[in-house]
Amino acid sequence: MEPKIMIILGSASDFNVAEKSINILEILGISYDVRVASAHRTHEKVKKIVEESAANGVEVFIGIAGLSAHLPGIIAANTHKPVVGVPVSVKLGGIDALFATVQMPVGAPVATVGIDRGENGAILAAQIIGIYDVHVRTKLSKMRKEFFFKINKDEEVIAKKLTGKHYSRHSFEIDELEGSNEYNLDDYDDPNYPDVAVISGSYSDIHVAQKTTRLLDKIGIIYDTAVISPIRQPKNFESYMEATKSVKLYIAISGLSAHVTGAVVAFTEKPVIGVPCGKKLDGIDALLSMVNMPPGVPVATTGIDSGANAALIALEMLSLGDFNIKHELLQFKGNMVC
Ligand code: C2R
Repeated sequence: MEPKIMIILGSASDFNVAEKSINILEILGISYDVRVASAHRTHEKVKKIVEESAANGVEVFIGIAGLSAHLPGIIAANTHKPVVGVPVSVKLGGIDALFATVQMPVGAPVATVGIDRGENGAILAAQIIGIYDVHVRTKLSKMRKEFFFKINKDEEVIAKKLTGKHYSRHSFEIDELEGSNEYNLDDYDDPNYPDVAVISGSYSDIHVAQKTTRLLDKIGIIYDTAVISPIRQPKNFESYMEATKSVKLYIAISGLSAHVTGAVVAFTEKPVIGVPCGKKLDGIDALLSMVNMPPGVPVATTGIDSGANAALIALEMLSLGDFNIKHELLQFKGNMVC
């Protein structure tokens, strides 16, 4: 069986992070291969693996590397298929690898997940494949429900330890909350239904959002766009998520403590691409709060203010099942003058 996901490690010393990805792909039943190739030490090998596997049916690449992690970027330079980057903490708690992975120039985006978050890299790769594969979506949904039950069980364990005389427990009806993510598959066949929802947390993010929408316009993607903050307008936000639940993926744009992406991920099992905006600290606050999501809920993070790369990642994801988008994407990339 040809693999659908190609995992490339910069070194065998990254294997403990790769194992987290492997465990998820085994649970989801998605075929994968694992290779060791370094962009710095063996760049011809990286190129060969990427070109041959892309031609032989690999749909998503996962690049896992520490230090000056150029590996995911070099994978992205050699393919129009989506590339997921997992930075590894070798020095500086992995911040060096995170910046090297995420801060890609326009044209070769890397959908970056949190430091050492191999499991989120695999979940994101599965979500991407799931855009056009209902079987994978269903399995992902099941996995997500297991997180719900785990959290409930953990809460029970803590409750047993609470013996203080002022501890007073209210019991909530929470069982009915489980399983709220239903897919409306019919809308996938409706050519007028938007493929993408672009959500900005504030009007002050508009200049970044415009970089995204300009590119989506250029390729002819149908998208919806909204400015809604889940913190300032929680009810409107919930209604918007409900109204757009049949899009294929979300792009969320936000600065400061970027809760917008986290809130979008909480409401959907579709891929969520995040763009951190540079408002304070040059956007490092938004980048870190966006990318370092807990296991189970990845955000495909792009570079700071990189609205165009967010659109490109979206196009790469959509091109897996749409020949016209693939054609437009290849033309666009081929015409880029650097
Ligand atoms: P060694 O343990 O082999 O010295 O590698 C690897 O991913 C690993 O995390 C130490 C770290 O160097 C990283 N490495 C890269 C690249 N190649 C190796 N970042 C690359 O091409 O980007």
